[in-house]
Amino acid sequence: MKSSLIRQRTSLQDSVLEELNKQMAIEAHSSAAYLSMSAWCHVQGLVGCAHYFKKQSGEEREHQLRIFDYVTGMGALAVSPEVRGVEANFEGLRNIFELALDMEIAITERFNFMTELCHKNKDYQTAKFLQWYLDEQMEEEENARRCLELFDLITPANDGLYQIDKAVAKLNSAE
Ligand code: OFO
Repeated sequence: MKSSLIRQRTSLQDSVLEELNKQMAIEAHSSAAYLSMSAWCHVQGLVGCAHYFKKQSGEEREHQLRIFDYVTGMGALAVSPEVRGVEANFEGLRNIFELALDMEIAITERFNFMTELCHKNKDYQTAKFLQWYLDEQMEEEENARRCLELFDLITPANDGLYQIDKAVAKLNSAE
């Protein structure tokens, strides 16, 4: 295939495109990781948390597709990622909440890095596109932190776990 068919004339620079494609893979991995957390919660009978993580999984997929649409709209080649290394077994619910928060913090750092890269390359258009993600990450981190707080505030034994499950389900139910 001729390169002109792969990449049209575009203002998107290679270094920025590379990071956008990398981010699509990270969002796809997050989506798969959340789905795996949802499955684990389901078999533990934690249906509220299972619902919460399934919804998070869907949102991560949307985040991936938003980048896909931006890259293709800019005339560049979006790379459909391969997803590997998704954990299926977890130590417990608190461990899942910790992993989810760490994942969101790492993603926020990625968007900070990419925004800085865009500024260095004077790609203000992509920097503006990334602003939506930075706003979104504030909310995502807040919810992930709240899950951990709820776990630590409510005694997780017996009825406590049931209360945590109900409270977590409400966190993203209005979105
Ligand atoms: Fe898409 O990473 Fe969080 O929300």
